[in-house]
Amino acid sequence: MKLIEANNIAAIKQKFNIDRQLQSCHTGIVGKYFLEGHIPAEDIKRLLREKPDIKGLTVPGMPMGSPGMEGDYSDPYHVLSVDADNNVRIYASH
Ligand SMILES: [Cu+2]
Repeated sequence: MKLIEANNIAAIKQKFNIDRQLQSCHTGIVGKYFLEGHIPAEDIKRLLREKPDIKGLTVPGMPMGSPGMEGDYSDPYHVLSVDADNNVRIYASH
């Protein structure tokens, strides 16, 4: 996976027109997709396997229990897909 320099993150969020409420702390790009926030590897693998017609995936905020956010407890959270018209759908639930 190609990781994006921190000073480019705002530009990437702009480029993909990611809604403020869908944003998180990390933005990455894999292929033609943006990846926003703490997205489990299994969902990224599925994305690359199925290649859906979306702009990218996001986990808004920083839910406990998501990758890199392991702790004493886990919050349930959704991975959301965002399409070209900024329609948001649940891609996966954890
Ligand atoms: Cu984070």
